[in-house]
Amino acid sequence: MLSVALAGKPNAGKSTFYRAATLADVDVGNYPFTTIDPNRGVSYVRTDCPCLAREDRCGNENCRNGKRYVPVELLDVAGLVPGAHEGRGLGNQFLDALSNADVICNVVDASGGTNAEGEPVEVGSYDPVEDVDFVEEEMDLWLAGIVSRNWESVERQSRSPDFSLEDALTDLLTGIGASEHDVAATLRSVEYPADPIQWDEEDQERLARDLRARSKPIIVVANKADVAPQENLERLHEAADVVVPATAEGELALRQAAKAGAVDYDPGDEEFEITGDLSEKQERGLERIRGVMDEWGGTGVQTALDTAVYDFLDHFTAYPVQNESKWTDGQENVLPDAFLLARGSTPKDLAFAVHSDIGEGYLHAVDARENRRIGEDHELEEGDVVKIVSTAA
Ligand SMILES: Nc1nc2c(ncn2[C@@H]2O[C@H](COP(=O)(O)OP(=O)(O)O)[C@@H](O)[C@H]2O)c(=O)[nH]1
Ligand SMILES: [Mg+2]
Repeated sequence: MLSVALAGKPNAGKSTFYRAATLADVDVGNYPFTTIDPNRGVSYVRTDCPCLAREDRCGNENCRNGKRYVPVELLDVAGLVPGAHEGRGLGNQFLDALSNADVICNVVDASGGTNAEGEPVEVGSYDPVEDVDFVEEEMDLWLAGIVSRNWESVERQSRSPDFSLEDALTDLLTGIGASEHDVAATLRSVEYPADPIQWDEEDQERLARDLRARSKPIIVVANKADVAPQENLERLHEAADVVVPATAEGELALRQAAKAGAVDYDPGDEEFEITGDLSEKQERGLERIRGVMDEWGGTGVQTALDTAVYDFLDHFTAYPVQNESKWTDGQENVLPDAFLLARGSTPKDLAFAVHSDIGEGYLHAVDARENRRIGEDHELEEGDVVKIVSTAA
């Protein structure tokens, strides 16, 4: 499963975001226990279900009237503080937790109400732009430390006649989630000495920073947008590539209210409707959230996850089926599964994502929307429904 990590300094709102994003409503989800352990749970990205193109909704438990929720793993990484890569705070322990992540959401307190260490200060008195840089810097230096500590071993391996720097670095870094492709692209991006013995500290650090950017891309969640000065949000937008304003607290309140049957709200909706009895205080609280949602098109929690996975990581959703006209599996379930794949993935990649045996036995595929055979190198797209024909099926 694709893995999204929430990182950032203490008190930015990571755990609130995590609780909100893993709090599934009773009737959503194959995963009744959305929390695997206290810091690792199942959340969802939201997309349009292909069933919207047909007369009837599919009825899948992860589809709500055409809003399709696709599971991703969510990690709540405890607070980073400046100097974490040198072991400050809980330091490396938490950086290592990021090894498993495909994309990082840097949760920033956009209100400027917490200082560099995460201690509460007067709202607006701390510059949240600092937090954009420091999380990136800690991650870069953490990776640089791993490269530097292992460089001697790379040098030793280089004495072997069939030495390949790319292979040695891939071996070293797959453990933290860098792919062969990331390593190759990094080595190609700048002129590095061919012989590892000639690399200096600067080369190693440059490699680490470049690899971090490729293998652990970071988006910024400008949290506490409900109390953040407008100026802070604008400056955050200037400071990072991708910034999503959010109120994790607002999302948590809405999901709890939805679970209790007091509001009609699906994660990622731009608005909600009050449907049950609420105290005056609860109603005032929800109306305050409505104000924030009107401004940002929602609470931002679902948008942050969707942006990280679909836009920033450039993934899309594909739906394998066995029956190309009914869009069902062998048990008559309509659109039973959804897979997140990287842009450029082919029917064969989808086959491997379903099961390695299905991939090994791949024969051909049918585009079930168009009802035509598609070639092995055909690039799939968002919402494709695909029948895979395999010797293993
Ligand atoms: N105003 C406001 N406060 C929030 C929001 N999200 C979290 N908080 C508060 O910020 C504090 C720290 O939140 P927490 O999730 O524990 O932060 P963590 O240390 O990053 O996990 C708590 O008092 C939360 O209620 C938000 O969107 N708006
Ligand atoms: Mg926390």
